[in-house]
Amino acid sequence: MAEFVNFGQDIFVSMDTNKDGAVDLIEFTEWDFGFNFIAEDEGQERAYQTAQKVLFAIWDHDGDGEIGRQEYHKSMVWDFRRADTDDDAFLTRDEFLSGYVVNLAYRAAITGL
Ligand SMILES: [Ca+2]
Ligand SMILES: [Ca+2]
Ligand SMILES: [Ca+2]
Repeated sequence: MAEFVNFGQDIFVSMDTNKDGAVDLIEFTEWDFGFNFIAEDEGQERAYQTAQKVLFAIWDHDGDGEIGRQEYHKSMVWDFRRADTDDDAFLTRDEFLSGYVVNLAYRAAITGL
């Protein structure tokens, strides 16, 4: 789990392109979790953009239009716990793919499931 959260911190830093310690919606949507090319392939750009907005809203707990470092960290921990269905503090590949909110949101957008 610590590795997962550290990995998340790296992502946060790379998303925060203007380095003000918070990620706004523009920074968030410009960052590619690795799904952008799939959305283009499938002609699902609009659904993909919607998924990005949904995910942003989930992580922006206080709804001020920015994901702060604390909010982001909290989200990483929650998302991890939700995905870790057997509670052993490790995510298997299956747990990650079927339970991690980022994968769920984008896969739902792309496949329509
Ligand atoms: Ca920023
Ligand atoms: Ca916020
Ligand atoms: Ca597990």
